[in-house]
Amino acid sequence: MVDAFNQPGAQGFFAPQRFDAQLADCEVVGTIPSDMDGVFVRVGGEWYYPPKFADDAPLHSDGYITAFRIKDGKCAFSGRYVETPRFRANLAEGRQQFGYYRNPFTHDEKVRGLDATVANTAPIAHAGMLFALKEDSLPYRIDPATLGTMGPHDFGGGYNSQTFSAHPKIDPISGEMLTFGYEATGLASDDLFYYVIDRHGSVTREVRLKVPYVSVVHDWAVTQDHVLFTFGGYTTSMERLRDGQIHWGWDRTLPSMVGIMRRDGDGSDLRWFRGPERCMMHTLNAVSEGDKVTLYAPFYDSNFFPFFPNVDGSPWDPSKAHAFIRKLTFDLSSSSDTWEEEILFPTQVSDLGKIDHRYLTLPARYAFTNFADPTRPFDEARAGNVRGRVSNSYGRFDMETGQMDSYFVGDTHSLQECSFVPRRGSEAEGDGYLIGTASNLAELRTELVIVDAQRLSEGDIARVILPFRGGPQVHGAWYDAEELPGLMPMSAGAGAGQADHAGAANYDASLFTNPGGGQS
Ligand code: V55
Ligand code: FE
Repeated sequence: MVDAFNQPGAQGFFAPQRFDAQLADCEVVGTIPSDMDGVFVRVGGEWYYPPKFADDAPLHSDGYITAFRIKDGKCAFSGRYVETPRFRANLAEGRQQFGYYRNPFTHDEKVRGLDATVANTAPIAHAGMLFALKEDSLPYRIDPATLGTMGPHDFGGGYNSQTFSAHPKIDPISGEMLTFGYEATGLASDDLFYYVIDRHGSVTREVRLKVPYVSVVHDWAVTQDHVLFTFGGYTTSMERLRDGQIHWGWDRTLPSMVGIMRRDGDGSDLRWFRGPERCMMHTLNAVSEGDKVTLYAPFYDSNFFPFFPNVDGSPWDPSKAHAFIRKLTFDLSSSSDTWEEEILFPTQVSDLGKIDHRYLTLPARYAFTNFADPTRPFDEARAGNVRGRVSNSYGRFDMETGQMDSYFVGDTHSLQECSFVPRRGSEAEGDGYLIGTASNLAELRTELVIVDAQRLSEGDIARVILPFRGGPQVHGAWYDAEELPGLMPMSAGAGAGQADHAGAANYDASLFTNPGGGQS
């Protein structure tokens, strides 16, 4: 996550850039596989104006969406700010008017009624639509041809939660999108609404649930039979917020929680399992076999985010902010309210991992993620003093044999989250490519790397070289052209960035106000 966000005041690679970008025919080293036809979309955050408070969370930086459009061995690139109400309101005033992340009591009074989301976390494509996501608001629909912001989307009114997860899951068999929103009825509310949205974009199921305590429910997991809500440690309250404090604090006395229920039920079977202190942020996959549910996830022992303070006043402990790939096993036939847990690999990993998405919800053998390999060289003279903070490798973690294959990106580079691209015509798990960006810290530019997912150690087969930094990234995703119609034309060159915001006319102004935002 060293370069998931660009920071105000930062020098070099991590300084904000504040521009939209458009490149038609990018420089390519090596050969982009001719069967790749689609788009690699990334979302991250960059402060257009510096935060109002120096200790605000980087999670509150303005959403920036980028797309690498790939076809016929060529690549076009585009990057734009997500034009949220906050972005527009700040630009109109020429300054930052919003205070702490998800605390409207700290915003300038004039903007308290606005949706303060920054849409900086993840892209998702569903039912032919592209969205930029942030878990504190509705999805912001993006025009895939221009990356122009079309506005918040509530699926024809069928989606009633005020918030929408940054980690919806697409069932590879049914094509449905399963998703949820927490703090669903307003700030610090203990409501979590679960949804199924069909392949045409209509809500077919809504289940209204309560959580045992209000926490970050950032990611979750879905099997063919069950859904699993995972969280722990972070907590908030209206008192905290009225006090002008940072939304989340870490309370190490709180248990980690996993709520499991049937995905086609009414929620009455929801069962909460409790475990030790854990920071449950991202998951890889989950599988149900009868009453046995297995969850694969790179969880942390404790508070991962230094900017969310420990409520007991103790300092943030970096030694507990390490993620390991874990296997959690739940027995729904037993009366036990906890799980069995095993660390599958001794390697510390980035918790932003992926599996071959065609195997999500199904038994899957491989996990792909990036990690810092300390045995690899690092050229500190050219890349700067960030040794130990760079992610220099992708790993393919074989959860069947325990074996790990790796790809090394180079001694001046740091990798962001990878995505899996299936090889056309093959359905075998893991047969395809890994695609992802690397920050070239020496040359101050972004490079897109493409690696054969079955031959990581052989190095990349293609690199797209951007002549500038291609914007920060939290999450990215690959979509074949058939999955997302209306992609940007390969010839979109300089000037296309000034094209009209294709969707601006579709903005529904009523969705801009945040019902929870104006309370005082
Ligand atoms: C996370 C990320 C977020 C957020 C809450 O990685 C949790 C976890 C990038 O935004 O708002
Ligand atoms: Fe995430």
